Amino acid sequence: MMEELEGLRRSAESDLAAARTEDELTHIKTKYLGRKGALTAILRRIGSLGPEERQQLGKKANELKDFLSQQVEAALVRIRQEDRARKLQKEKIDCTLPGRRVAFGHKHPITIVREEICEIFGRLGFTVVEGPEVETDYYNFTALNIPPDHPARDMQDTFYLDNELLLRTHTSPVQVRTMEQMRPPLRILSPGRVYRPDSDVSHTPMFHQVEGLMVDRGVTFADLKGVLTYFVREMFGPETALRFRPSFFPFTEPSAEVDICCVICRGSGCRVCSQTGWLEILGSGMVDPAVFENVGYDAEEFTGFAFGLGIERIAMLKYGIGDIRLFFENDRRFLAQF
Ligand code: 2NM
Repeated sequence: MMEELEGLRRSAESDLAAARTEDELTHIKTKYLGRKGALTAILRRIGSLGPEERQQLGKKANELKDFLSQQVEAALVRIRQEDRARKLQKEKIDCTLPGRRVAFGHKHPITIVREEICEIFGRLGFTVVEGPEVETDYYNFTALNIPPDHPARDMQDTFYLDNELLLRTHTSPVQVRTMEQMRPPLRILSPGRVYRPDSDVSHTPMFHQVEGLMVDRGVTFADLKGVLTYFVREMFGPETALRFRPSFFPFTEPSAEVDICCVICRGSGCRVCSQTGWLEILGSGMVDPAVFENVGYDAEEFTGFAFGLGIERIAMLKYGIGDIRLFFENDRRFLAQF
C-alpha cells in the first residue's frame, strides 16, 4: 500500500502539472481527494488494518492528503495567473496609435453668408428684425402696394394656405410690421426664409432673403447708393465694379437693380452672366409714398430706401456654386467645404 500511495502521489503531481483550466483542476481534485476519490478509498482501507500498519500508513496517507491539497491550491494560483496573463496579452492596447479624430460640426454656408451680410449692414447701424413665415395677404402684398391683379399673387407664384394666409414670398412684410410699431428714424434688416413655387438649378421652393430699410427725414437716393456700394465692396472686394440699373417694383419709386461685374469672367462675358459681363445681385428703391401711407408714416415728412437680396445667390457667386439645390441636399462632402 506504501507503493500505491507513492504511485498516487506521482500520478497526481503529473495531472496537476498538466492542468490548464480551473475546470480541469476541479476534476483532478475530485479524482484524488473527493468522496469517491483514489486517496479517500485508500484511507478507508487503512481503517481496517492492524494498529501498527494503520499508524504508519495513516500518517503517510494524511501527509499525502495535506500535500495534495496544498498542490491543488498552488495549481489554482498558477492557472489564474496564466489566465490573467493570456487575457492581458489579448487585450493589449497600443497607446502609441494616433487617436480617432472627432468630426467637428460647422456652420451651413447660408448661415455664414447671412451672418456676413448682417454684420456689414450692422456696421452702418442696421439692426435685425424678424417676423412670421406664415403671413396674411395684407402684409405680404396689399400693404406693399402690390395690386390685386399683380402676377406675383398668382397661385403659380405663391403658396397659399387658404384665402387669407400664405407663405411669405419675401421678407418685406416684416418691415411693414416694424413700421407699424416704430416711428422713424429706422434702420432695419430682415433676414429669413421665403417661399415661392419654383424649382430648377437657380430656384428652390424655399430660399433665404435679406431685406433692408432705412427711413428718416432727408434720406435720398444718394444714401441708397452709398450704403449699397459699401455693402458690395465689403462683400465682393474693394475693387468690385457695380452699376445701378433702372427697374420697377410696386413698393419703390424710383427703383434700381444693382449689378456687379461678373465674378467668373471679370466682365468679358460668359455663360454665368449670359454674355453681359454683369450679374444682378439685388433690387432696391426709394420707398413708395403709398407704402408709407399704409403704415401711417407722413410721406411729406419722411423718405426712405429699401433693398432686397437672395442669400443663396450671393453665396453661389461668392463660392462659385452652379446649382442652388446643393445647399439643401445636406451632402456632407459639399457642406464640409465651407
Ligand atoms: C426689394 C427691392 C426693393 C423692399 C421694400 C420694402 C418696404 F417694406 F419698405 F416697402 N421692403 N423691401 C424692397 C424694395 C425689396 O427686393 C428685391
